[in-house]
Amino acid sequence: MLPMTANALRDAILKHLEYSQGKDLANASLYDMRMALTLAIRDKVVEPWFRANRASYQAQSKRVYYLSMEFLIGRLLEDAVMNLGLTEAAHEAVAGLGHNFRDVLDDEPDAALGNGGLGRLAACFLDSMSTLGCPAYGYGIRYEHGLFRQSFGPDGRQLESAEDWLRQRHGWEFARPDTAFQIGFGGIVAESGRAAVWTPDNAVLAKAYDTPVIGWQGKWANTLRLWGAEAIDAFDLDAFNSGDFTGAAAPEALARTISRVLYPDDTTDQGKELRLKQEFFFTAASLRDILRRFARECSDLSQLPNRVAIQMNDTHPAIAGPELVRLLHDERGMEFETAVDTARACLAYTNHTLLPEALERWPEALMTRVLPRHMQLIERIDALHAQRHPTRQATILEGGEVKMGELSFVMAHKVNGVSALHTELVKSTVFNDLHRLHPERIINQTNGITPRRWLKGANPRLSALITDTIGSGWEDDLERLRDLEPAIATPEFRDAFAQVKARNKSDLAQWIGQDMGIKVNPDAMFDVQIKRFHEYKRQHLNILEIIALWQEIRENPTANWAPRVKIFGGKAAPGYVMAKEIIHLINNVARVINADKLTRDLLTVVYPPNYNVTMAERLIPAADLSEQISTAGKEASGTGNMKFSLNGALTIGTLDGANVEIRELVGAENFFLFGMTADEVVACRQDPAHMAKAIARSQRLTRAIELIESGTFSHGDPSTYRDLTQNLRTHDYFTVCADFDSFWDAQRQVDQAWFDRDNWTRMAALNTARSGWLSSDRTIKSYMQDIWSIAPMI
Ligand code: 7GP
Repeated sequence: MLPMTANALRDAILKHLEYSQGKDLANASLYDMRMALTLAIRDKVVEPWFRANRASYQAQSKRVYYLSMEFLIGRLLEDAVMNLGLTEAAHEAVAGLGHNFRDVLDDEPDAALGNGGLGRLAACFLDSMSTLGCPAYGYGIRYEHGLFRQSFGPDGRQLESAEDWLRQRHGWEFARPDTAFQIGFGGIVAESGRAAVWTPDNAVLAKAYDTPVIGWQGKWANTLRLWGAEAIDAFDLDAFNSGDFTGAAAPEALARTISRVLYPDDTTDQGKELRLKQEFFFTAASLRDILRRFARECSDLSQLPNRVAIQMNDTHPAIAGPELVRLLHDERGMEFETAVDTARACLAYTNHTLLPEALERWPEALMTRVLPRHMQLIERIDALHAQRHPTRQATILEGGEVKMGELSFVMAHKVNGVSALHTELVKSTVFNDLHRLHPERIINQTNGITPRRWLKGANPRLSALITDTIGSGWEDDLERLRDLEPAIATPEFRDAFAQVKARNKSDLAQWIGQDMGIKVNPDAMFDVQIKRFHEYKRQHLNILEIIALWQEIRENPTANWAPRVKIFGGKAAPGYVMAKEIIHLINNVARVINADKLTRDLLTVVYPPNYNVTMAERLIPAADLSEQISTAGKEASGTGNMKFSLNGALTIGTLDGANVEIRELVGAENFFLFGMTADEVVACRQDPAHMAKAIARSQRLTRAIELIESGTFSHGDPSTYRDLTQNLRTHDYFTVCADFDSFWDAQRQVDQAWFDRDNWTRMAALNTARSGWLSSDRTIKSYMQDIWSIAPMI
């Protein structure tokens, strides 16, 4: 592909300003300019997109269908421009038209169609599948409202408001009103010979919206197809004519509810009928689309597993098992057992959590009401499994509920965990019985992150230094970062590396000053914990250590403390009371500490609201220390941890999730380890007094908890955080107290390491050089080999 010059791009922007936006340059707003640039860039994506589609069609290749409730894609413009190698041209063209390129990029809303790790992983996978030339479709829901917007009230509590990224036109997508399927719910099942006929009593239309996903250097592009729900008969004209205007629009409003909002809870929200409908809605539409595409190329359904690889991203699309069986058996006449085996050969399932409250279970009564035929099929699948494996103990149906994890396992030919430790725990805990029956089925696929967005795009300074040092080519061959190691031994490189970090920090300090009105010292250690708020992630362990540290600095202000800026980011599910209390506490601790003149130069706490992908891109390149402090055994993998080490932050962390692998990669001497292992946590909980003992033996912890209880952070009211401190004193399931002293000690080791700045830089640079394996390209290659049996097309 010929590089597009700035002039040609300028012409393309002007054309779109005029013909797509209906504006001339003189009257173009920032939005118009952003939209015109988006459409001009989208035009450039179309050619490789068509080419890729034609190539996979001609080769009759097997395709991946990645089914996910969430795609946390963030902004797309900068990424697309970068992948096409048009960054400079676009910069020049936009500037030539009198606009600031950065402002144009920043005008794009952050598409938050996901909650956290699982959704961002899906977005990184899309990027890697396109980069590797793996023919693939991402299938999900076109939520009108993505993850809620977070703000903090005057008292420091989290407030939520609706997000509305679709209020402006979504410039990347192509609406496909001609690709629409009717998705039914409820109704009755009639026996007809050997099969059954399901007649739903209501239905909605699933309409396709396609976003092209361009890979690195524009060599390949796949499609993200999101389904929007609409009414089949949009408008009740009779009701309107009789004056009932609300009633007239009711069918449309009801149908659209299904794709209206993303559920903001990544761990609970069980048993909600609308959620089940969302899951079936997008899964059923996707399967129909997949079978339609297959039928265009092949008429022999036994060939389906040779053409179709369906990945279920957690259990949210687990209804794909019974629905595919229904489509094959009821609608296409395949024998039931053959249909089950064919479906299984197509399907694979990724588990993302062991938290019991996050394992989906649907009441049988609800399932019967919403999906009566599927309920029957699930019973038959369960019975067939029992018949084939008479010794089995784990059932799909239990206590009046359908266990979606077990259903996914039984209907998948491969089940994977997302880090080495997590996969072993999947085998030994949640799916232990099924693992013994099917010892080949569970495999590990350690998560990864795309280096295009998370290094090249987010950290242009470090990227330039890397390219200057080892040449280009690392962007799609990240293991090449190892070639940095000889340079790291030289003071020149270390100076340059330190300068990159210093400039990134200075940018962040400026943003914090402007956005939050907090002055931070850019020479202090930037210590960052950004992720969803959850007790197992233990933001409260971090804030307790901050309180203890503040106390000791006050008592001994002239001692040799490493100055720190403690940065938090993240949202709590609106219904998760304890997580919201932790947010409330952090904001109030920040208020009190930041006002303390005695400690001001040594300790600042910053918590910018509304953490999202865009904010992560800003914070990660400026971090010195990465907080990965979950209770061992609880964080399935983590992917933020990978972004930090790739960008040259040192990790303080437990042996949890992918921390274990990161530590092996970067070297134990370049990682601050603390806390109990997963086994030790389990053993610790055997002692019901573990938290009391931990508090009793730690003066510092005792004081920190007592300070909260004294009302110091709640305007003198000792009752404000009682639930939180009582939980720590009497329950503490996540062993915050038992790990506290170890965390404190590790933080003091961090201080010591910080004083030798040149050695810190060396350790940080080694983190970057040794993080190549964390690329999601590596992860996707491994899925292609071990699960999908697909060869790359480029
Ligand atoms: C997350 C896990 O908590 C995180 O450890 C992992 O890195 C990520 O998935 C990607 O595998 N889980 C979720 O985001 C989630 O929603 C509930 O899990 C199903």
